[in-house]
Amino acid sequence: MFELKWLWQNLEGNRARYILALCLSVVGSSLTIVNPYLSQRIVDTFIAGDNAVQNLTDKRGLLIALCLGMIGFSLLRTGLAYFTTMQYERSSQNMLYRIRIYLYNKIQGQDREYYDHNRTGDLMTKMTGDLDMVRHSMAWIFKTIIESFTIFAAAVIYFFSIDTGLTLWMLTLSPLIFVVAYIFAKHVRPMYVDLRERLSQLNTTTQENISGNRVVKAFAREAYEIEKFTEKNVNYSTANKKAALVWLDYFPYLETFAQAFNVILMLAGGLYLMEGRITFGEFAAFSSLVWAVSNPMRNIGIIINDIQRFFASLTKIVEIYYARPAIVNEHQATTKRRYEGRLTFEHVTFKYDSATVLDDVSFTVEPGETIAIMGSTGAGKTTLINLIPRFYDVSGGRVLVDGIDVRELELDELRGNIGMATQDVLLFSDTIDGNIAYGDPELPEEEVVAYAGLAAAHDFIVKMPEGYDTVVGERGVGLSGGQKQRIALARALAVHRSILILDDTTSAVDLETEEHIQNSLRGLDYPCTKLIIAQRVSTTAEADRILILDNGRLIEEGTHAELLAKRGYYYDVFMLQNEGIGRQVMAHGQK
Ligand code: DCP
Ligand code: MG
Repeated sequence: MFELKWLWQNLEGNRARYILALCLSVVGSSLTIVNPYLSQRIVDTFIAGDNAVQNLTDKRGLLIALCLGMIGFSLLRTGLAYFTTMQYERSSQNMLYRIRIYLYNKIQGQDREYYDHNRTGDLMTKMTGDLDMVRHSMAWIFKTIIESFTIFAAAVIYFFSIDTGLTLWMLTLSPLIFVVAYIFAKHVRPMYVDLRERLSQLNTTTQENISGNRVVKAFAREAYEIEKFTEKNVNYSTANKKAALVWLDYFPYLETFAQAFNVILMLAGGLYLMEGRITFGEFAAFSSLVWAVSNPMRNIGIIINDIQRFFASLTKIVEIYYARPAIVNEHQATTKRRYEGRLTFEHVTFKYDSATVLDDVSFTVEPGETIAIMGSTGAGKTTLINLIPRFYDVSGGRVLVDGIDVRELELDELRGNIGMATQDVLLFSDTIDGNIAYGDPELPEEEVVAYAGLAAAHDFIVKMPEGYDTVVGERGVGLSGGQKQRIALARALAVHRSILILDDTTSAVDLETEEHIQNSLRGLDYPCTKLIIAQRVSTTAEADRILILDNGRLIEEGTHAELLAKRGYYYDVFMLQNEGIGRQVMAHGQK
């Protein structure tokens, strides 16, 4: 089982402790037979033996020693159990800690495609519930298995040393029990895999509902969401019950077999005792240890259940572990160069799964140029710019930065040369200052203010109760859409990168503010190539060149004047928007 091998590898540093724990389990459990042995001696010597009465007076010392021995061994076993449990806990907790860090890094290192295909709730389930299940198994389930097995083996060996015939009689049931247990295990395994899946669905629904709560409220869909949640909840609960009920189907058989041990002992043991083949003391030893043989059999169902759950969880965790991102950031510690900022797209084709989103796109941007990208919604603009920092890799053609294929560049260096304000703005729950300086935590206060000014954010920030120290909530709660965009813009400007990519960053700001931002971009105090996705002609008109994307194809390219003269898509957009502006101006005049 390579999953177990994986677990073993991760136990590194705690292996000795874990093995010690396993050994102590074996020793501790073996000691279980000591007391029955001592009591056998007591019975045979002082109670039921031929000279019992005589011995009571003659060998008083031995009796006391045997009794003290019984007390001593009980104490020893308890102490040992305490120590052993501690070793299990420590080693498994250390392992959990280690795996958790590793998996977190692993998830962090996944590419965008991974996040497109994996649900947050599922990943969270893996990071929490599944990991805990695995640790619990290491600390408790394996312990139970080892101990049950040792007690069973020790008792059987002890039994054999007393009387082979009687032991064999008692063991006649064991194969039957194992057969029943095996069938049960096969039956119940898929149920735990299913159970695990349902738990993940439940978590996903909960997570989506919490993070999407504003949308739920806006559409007054609470009832629907509760229904959806209830359904998942019922599913999970039903699956749980179903799995538990399967056990009940098998339970009567196992329980009957377990009880049968006593019956056999009474019949066969009684006969042997009458025949004088075994002593009273030996019979007592058998009867006080019959549980050691029947209990592991009884527990087998519970153990199998837990093992199935353990494997269901472990498989899920190992999935994360072995997920290999197509785009790997090696974080090589090379000296990070500053690029000139020349961008080239050579016959770039891109597919999400199988849908072609970009089709044979070619263009070049010289260092320092400002390029506007326009196109109807869904045309592929965001996809196009995502190829530059290698959030995704091209399906065909090449994307080059400074003449080098981005796939050959060191990712940290490449991304370290790009300043980006994404279309869906995400701010962290931190101060505004912290958010603007996210890309460069060392950024001095004056620069934060300066870039906020360039992004037309300074004015509204100082009006906030605590200015730059105002904490914005998760996802930027407490800010308007346009305000968030401007903070995101300041964040992108503040890193001084040689390539600046703005995806619809001024879509939610008014025209006046937009003009302010335009001016700022023109007068940036560091050289940089700018790619600006925009819908407004007022933004694109200023660009050195405009690219028009339609349905994944580059249909027009040129300056504002050239494209107007062409009377194509751009001209139509221009006319449409100017008509609008004309109307606005008229409406304004009439006031
Ligand atoms: N697409 C996809 N999977 C993703 C992202 C996008 O299948 N993870 C599809 C949806 C669109 C197409 O790709 O049909 C282009 O998406 P873009 O986000 O690139 O489109 P735009 O950025 O041009 O659109 P908008 O102006 O709405 O931002
Ligand atoms: Mg987009």
